[in-house]
Amino acid sequence: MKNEDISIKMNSLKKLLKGDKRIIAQTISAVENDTNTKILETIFPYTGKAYHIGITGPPGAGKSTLVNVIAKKLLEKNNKIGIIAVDPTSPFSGGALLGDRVRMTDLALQKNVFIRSMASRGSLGGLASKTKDAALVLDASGMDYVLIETIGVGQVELDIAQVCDTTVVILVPESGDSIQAMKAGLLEIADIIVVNKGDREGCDRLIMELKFAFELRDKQAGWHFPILKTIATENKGIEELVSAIDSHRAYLHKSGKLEDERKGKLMLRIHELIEEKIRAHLKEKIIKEDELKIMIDKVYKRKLNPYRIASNIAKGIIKSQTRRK
Ligand SMILES: Nc1nc2c(ncn2[C@@H]2O[C@H](COP(=O)(O)OP(=O)(O)OP(=O)(O)O)[C@@H](O)[C@H]2O)c(=O)[nH]1
Ligand SMILES: [Mg+2]
Repeated sequence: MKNEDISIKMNSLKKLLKGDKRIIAQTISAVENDTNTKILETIFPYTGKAYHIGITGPPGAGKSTLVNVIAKKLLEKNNKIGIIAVDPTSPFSGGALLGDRVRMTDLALQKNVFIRSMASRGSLGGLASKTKDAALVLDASGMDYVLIETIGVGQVELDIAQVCDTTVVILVPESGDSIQAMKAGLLEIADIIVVNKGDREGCDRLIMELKFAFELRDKQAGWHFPILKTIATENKGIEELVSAIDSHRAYLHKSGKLEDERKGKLMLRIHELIEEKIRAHLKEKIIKEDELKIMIDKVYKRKLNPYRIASNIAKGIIKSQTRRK
């Protein structure tokens, strides 16, 4: 595809900035399916206004149910809301995991809500990056809030949560849940912790455990980590949760951390993008498949060694880049 086909047309840009749902969907699809960054470059100047909230936690914790009720609360205050649900469908579980998964269909019909599901099935890496790009499109489209739901079990999810201003970690009072969350590094990224399914046994005990674990962190970070109880299905504790999100936002503003953290995240993103570009370049241009095959044959026969080869190729790339300047 030629550049001019990919770049966003002026007319579409105007519609996107006004929040036209059809154009938002098309634009996300375009950035999802293409490695060309022309569209993102065009919309970037219009971003930076939306407040990003990450909702993460183990499978089935009630993340979608909570996103639903949080979104409804925010809608009452006339906000525009973009939601991205990172679909946990994996080639291994084949979606069996999703038995009673809550789908946000009624919410999607609301005028001021746009919902997008990002499928992880079959995508070999790059999901976190594409999710960030989709969030950028929503930001440009004039959303006040961008809510990103991810399953907090692996690095990709932690990576996505890092683009959020406020990260809410959802736990449930089921055995081993809090320990799992700690192992996965979830509590490290939490700004607010929610123990959902407060109607189930063991909820108060988990809250006690978490309060104990967070005592130290409270003192270090200068932010009092709220540990809240909700029953998402009964709309209980949601007012408190939304007000905790507001408080965290106010804290970030007041302390100057919002700007500092966003700058830190932009730096990380630039590093990521450089790596992505170099990796793509390597794949396409530098290492020719048939040349590599011949080399590998020699390495297999111990006539060459992988260290020398890597070193020479890397030197070659650096040289060619310097020449180009
Ligand atoms: N008892 C009880 N059930 C709840 C509560 N919140 C959610 N559920 C139920 O838990 C199940 C899973 O809820 P979801 O909102 O789909 O959970 P999720 O974390 O988004 O799930 P995945 O996206 O598949 O990881 C559904 O059947 C919900 O109705 C709660 O507070 N109490
Ligand atoms: Mg869900």
